[in-house]
Amino acid sequence: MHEPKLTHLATEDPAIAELIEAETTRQFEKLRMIASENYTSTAVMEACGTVLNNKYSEGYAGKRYYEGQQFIDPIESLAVERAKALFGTEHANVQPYSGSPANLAIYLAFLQPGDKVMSMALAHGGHLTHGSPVSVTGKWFKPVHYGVEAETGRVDMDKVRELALAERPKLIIAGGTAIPRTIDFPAFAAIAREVGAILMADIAHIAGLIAGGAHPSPVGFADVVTTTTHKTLRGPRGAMIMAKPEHATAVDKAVFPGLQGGPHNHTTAGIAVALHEASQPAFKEYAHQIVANAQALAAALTERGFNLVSGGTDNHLILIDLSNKEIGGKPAAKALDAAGIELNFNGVPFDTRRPLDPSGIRLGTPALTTRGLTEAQMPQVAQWMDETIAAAVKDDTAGLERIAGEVRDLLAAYPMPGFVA
Ligand code: DSN
Repeated sequence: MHEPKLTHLATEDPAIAELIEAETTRQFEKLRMIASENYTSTAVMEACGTVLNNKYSEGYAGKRYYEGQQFIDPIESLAVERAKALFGTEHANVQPYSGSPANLAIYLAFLQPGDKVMSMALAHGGHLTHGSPVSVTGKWFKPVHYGVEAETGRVDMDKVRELALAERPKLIIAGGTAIPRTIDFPAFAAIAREVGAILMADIAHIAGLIAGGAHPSPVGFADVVTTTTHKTLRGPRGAMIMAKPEHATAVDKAVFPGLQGGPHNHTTAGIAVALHEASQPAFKEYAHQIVANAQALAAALTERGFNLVSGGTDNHLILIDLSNKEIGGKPAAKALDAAGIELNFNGVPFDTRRPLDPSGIRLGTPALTTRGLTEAQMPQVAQWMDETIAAAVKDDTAGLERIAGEVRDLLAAYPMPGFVA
């Protein structure tokens, strides 16, 4: 059952209550390995589901356009102070509705339409908002992309520098959504300095690892840092921007009034709670366990003949090229979901297949680490994945059902925040 209880909802709108209960059970029974997902704490959920939903608060603490901010101001100030303390930054804005608006705010703060932006290619692990042609960031700005090397699956920073020197972008973006290796923020900062560009680090995927000391921080190197709050950071769905003090006003103005109206105060409270949780010693252990689990899983998958982009992982994320497995990424992801293992199909660098039917799958360990799984269970997870792919190739539905049952049996012993039996 969902926790907090859905007592009022069950009476007033049983249809929605039942669907939420079904989703709760699904999340309890599945091995959730979408690299960008997690289980937020019950305390965060409580903070998000309150009367804070009722309040408009355009502006910033102490300078609002609506009255009645006696309690909203301290909530937002607490979130800001906690973000600054956790990441060691001098300025934080906790109002962006999510990662895409946070990133767009950086374009608005520093660029004019038509300006050049340099970022990781989407097909090599970047993000839609880093200048993809289907995104406003690609339509209104001029993107140039770096990528990974075919032989290593890693970014060659000398080539990034050469591209920056040739293209002279106004904004350089470091980070993305399918990068299994450590990002060299000092090298990006040196390049940005050399060409006079603003450096933005998009740490959405790795924010929790950085907070927990399991990945180097871009703070002190990047001019601005954007992040969502719900991935490895384990907060509610939202985002933050951190900035060097000289960029604080430009960033704040871009978020409000540049792009957004009133902040989502309920989310701000949830972010504040998540930042408090992330400042506790247990979170450091959690962040390191995510990486230990991903590396143990990567080793077990490699042993079973899976081809990992870059040969492994330094963080929470594994990208698998299934070209040697007689199955595309999409049918593999669907079969794995039927077998109780939830992940997403994904392009791999230099993919010869289409984005909607690519060669790869992407997976990560943040959520299963929150459930309490450790390196000890990773060989079993790799075995299930291997067996699922084999079953899918043979169209063996019974095999998928058997694995889903085994996954359910294992997970029954691991508590889930937001669920009580
Ligand atoms: N949708 C997120 C992810 O899965 O990486 C990025 O926005």
